[in-house]
Amino acid sequence: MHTVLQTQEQADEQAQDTRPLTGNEAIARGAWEAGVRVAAAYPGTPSTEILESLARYPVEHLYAEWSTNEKVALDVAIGASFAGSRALASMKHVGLNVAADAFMSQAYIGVNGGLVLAVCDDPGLHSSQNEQDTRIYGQFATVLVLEPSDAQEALDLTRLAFDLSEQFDTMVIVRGTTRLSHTRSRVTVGERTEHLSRGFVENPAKNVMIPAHARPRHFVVLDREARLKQYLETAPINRWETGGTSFGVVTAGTCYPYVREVLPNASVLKLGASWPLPEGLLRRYCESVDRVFVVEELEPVIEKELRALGIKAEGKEFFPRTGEFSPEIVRAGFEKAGAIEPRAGRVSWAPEPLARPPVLCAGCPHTSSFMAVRASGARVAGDIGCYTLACLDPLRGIDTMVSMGSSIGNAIGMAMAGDTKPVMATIGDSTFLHGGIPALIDAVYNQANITVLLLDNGITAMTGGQDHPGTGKTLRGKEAPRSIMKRWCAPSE
Ligand SMILES: Cc1ncc(C[n+]2csc(CCOP(=O)(O)OP(=O)(O)O)c2C)c(N)n1
Ligand code: SF4
Repeated sequence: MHTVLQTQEQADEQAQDTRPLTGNEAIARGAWEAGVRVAAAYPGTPSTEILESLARYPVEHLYAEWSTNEKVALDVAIGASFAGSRALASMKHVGLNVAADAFMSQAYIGVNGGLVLAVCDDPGLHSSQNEQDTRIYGQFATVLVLEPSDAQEALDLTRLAFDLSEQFDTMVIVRGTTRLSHTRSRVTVGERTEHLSRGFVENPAKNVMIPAHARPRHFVVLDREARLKQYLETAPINRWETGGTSFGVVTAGTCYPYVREVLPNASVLKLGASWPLPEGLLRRYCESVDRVFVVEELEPVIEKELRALGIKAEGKEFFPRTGEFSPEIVRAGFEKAGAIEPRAGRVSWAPEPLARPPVLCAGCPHTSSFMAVRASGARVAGDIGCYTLACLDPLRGIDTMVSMGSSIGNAIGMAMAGDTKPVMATIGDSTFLHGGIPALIDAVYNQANITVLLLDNGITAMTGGQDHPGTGKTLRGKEAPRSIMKRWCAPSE
C-alpha cells in the first residue's frame, strides 16, 4: 500500500474548484450556472461543443436539442424566453445568416426569460466558407455583443449575459472565435443559480411584430442602446490598464492576450463588449495617450466607431483585415507603425507545420458515389459536408458550392437557364434536413429537370458525427422518430 500525496496545486484547485476548460465548455458552464432551462443549436465548427457540453448537465436542469438548422435553434430559444425561462442558442458565424430573419425581429421584441446567442466566428477560415464578423450583426440589430478573451471570461461573461439580457430586455450575443472555442485554460467555476420561470407575459404590442407594433418598438430599441452605452461607461467588464502615454491600444476578445504578450507594459483599454461602445470612456482613454491603435480581428468595427467620434484611431493600415491574429502578426503591426523597435536579428524557432490538405477518409462511402457522379458527365451543384471534398483531385466531381442547402436551388437555376449538360445536385442527409427540403419542394413544384443525389451516411460527419432527425437519436441519445429518412432512403426497412 502506498500513499499519494496531494500536490499544492491539487489542494488549491479543490479549495476553489478550478478546472481546465475550453472556451466552448466554459460558455456551456456559464449558461448552466446562470440557470439556463432550454438550449438549442445546429452543429458547426467552432461552436459545436457548446451544446455537446451542455447536454452533459442533468436533464432535470435543462432541455437541450440539436435543431434541424440555426433558425429553428434560435426560434426554440426565443420560444423558451417567451415562456419566461432562460434560454441559449449557439451556432457558428454563418449559422447566424440562416437565423438572421428571426434574429432581426427578436431584437425589437426583446426578452422575457434571459436570451443568449453564442456565436463563434472563424478568423482564418479553419473550417468555414467565409470569415464574416458577427460584431457587425450586433451593430446591425442593435444588440449587445460581449467578447470573452479567455475561458474564464467565457464563463463569466456568459453568466453575466443572462442577467444583462433580463435587465435591458435584449437578446445578448456572446461572440467567440476559433482560438477561444478550442483552447483550454484553468477556470474557476461556480454553482448553478436556479431561475424560476417568469411565466408567459401576454403583451401583443411587444410580442407580435406587426408594423403597428414594430414602429414604436424601434424607438424602444434605440433607447435600449443608449441605456446599454451608459451602463458600459462604468461596467467592470471594461479594463483600463495604465502604461506609457506615447500610445495606447483599444482591443477586445482574443486579441487582448496577443497585445499583452507583445506589449506587457503598454497602456491598454480592453473592452468587454464590442457593441455598443461607451463614448465617454473611449474619449477619456484616447485623450490619455498620444496615439491610439485598435487591434481587432477581421473588420474595423471599433476603429470606425472611434473615427466616427472624431478620434484619430489607427488600425487596419497596420493589422490585417483578414485571417487569424497571432502575437507575431500583432508585433509586426506595431513595428510597421513605428510604435516599437523591430527586434534585431530575431530567429524563429517555431517549426513550419507541414501542409496537409483535407481529404476524404480511406474507404469513405462518398468516394464511390462521386466516381459514379463524375462518370455521369453531369453538371454538379454541390453542397456542404464531407462530400464537398469531392471537388478536389482526383474525384473532381463537384462544379459549384455556395452555402448549406444551396445545391438543389442552384441546380434548378442551372437547368432552367439551359445548361448544356444534365444537371445534378448532391447533398448530404444533415444538410438536406437543414436547408434542402424547401428547394426540393420548389424543384417538384416547378418541374425542374434535375437529379438530386441524397448522400445519406446517417450522421452529420463533417462536424464530428452529431445526430440529426434522420439518425433516430436525440442529442442526449434518446430514441427518436426518423420518419423522413426512413421513407426516402430506406424503403425496405
Ligand atoms: C450555416 C451553416 N451551418 C453549419 C455549418 C457546418 N457544417 C458544415 S457541413 C455540415 C453538415 C454535414 O453533414 P451532411 O450533410 O450529413 O454531410 P456529411 O459530412 O455527413 O457527409 C455542417 C453542420 C455550415 N458550414 N454552415
Ligand atoms: S468522416 Fe467524412 S470523410 Fe470520413 S468516412 Fe465519414 S463521411 Fe467520409
